[in-house]
Amino acid sequence: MKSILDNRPLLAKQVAEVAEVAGYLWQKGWAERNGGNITINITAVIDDELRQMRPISEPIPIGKVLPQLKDCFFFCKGTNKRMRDLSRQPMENGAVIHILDDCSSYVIVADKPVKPTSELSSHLSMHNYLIGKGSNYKAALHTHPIDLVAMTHHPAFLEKDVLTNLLWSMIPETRAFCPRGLGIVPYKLPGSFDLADATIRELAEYDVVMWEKHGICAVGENIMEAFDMVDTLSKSAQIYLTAKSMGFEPQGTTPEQMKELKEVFGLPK
Ligand code: 2HA
Ligand code: ZN
Repeated sequence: MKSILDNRPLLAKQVAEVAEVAGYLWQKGWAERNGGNITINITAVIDDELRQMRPISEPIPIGKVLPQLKDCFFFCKGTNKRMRDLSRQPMENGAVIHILDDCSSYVIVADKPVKPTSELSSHLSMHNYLIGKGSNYKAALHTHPIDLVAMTHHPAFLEKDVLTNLLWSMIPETRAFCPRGLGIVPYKLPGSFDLADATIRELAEYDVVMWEKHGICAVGENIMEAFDMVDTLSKSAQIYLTAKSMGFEPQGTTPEQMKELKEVFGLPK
C-alpha cells in the first residue's frame, strides 16, 4: 500500500522511533488497552509536496487557540488505538495532523483518517508552550507506569518535590538524567483543558509531570529521551518499592552525595 512515508526517510525515521517506544511502553506494562499517547512535532521534516497534499479530513476544532502551532505538523497516536498496535503498524494506528492558520483547528494528512489521541489538548498545549519558550523539544509522551502511579495514591508523595527528592536519592542516574525532577498535577478529568493547563504550568519547572492517580507526561528533544526519563524514574520507584517490600526504609544517597553529583554533572537544580 502507498504511504506518505514512501521516499521520506527523515519522516519514516521519526515514525519508526515512535513505533519503537510504543513497543517498550506495552512491554513495560504501562500501556493497557489504549492507555497513553505520544505526539511528536514533525514540522521540520515536512516537504512542500506533503505540505500541499489534500487533507483526508474536514477541519476539526482543537477547542483552544494555540498561536505557536500555526502551520505545524504532528504525528500522533490515534484515539482508542493500542500502543502494541502502534508499534507494529504506526500508520494504521497514528495520524499526521496539520494545524491550520486559525491555530485552533487541524486537518488529517495521512494514509488513513485516524483521529488523534484523546489527550490532544494536553499534548498540543505542551508543544505550544515549548515552542513559545524557544525550546528545541519535539516530543511529548503520556503513559501509565504502575509503580509511579501507585506512589501518587499516597498524599505525602504529592507534596512539592517530595517524590523528586526520594526518586533522585535511589540511584545517581535518576538525578543525572531527570535533572529537573518531577512536577505533580492533582487529579483532573482525563482529556480536559484543565488537565492541559495544569500540565503546562508544571512544565515551566519540570520536564516530567505526574498526573495524580492517572499517569505521567514527559517532554524531550525526541521521543527516546522522553521515554528514558520516565524509565529512569520508574527504575528508582522500583528500587524504593523493593527495599520497602524487604521490610526496610531505603537510606537514599546523602545530601553531600547529591551535591557532588550536581556539581560534577553541572545539573540545573
Ligand atoms: O489515551 O491514557 O489519558 C488514553 C489515555 C488517556
Ligand atoms: Zn492516560
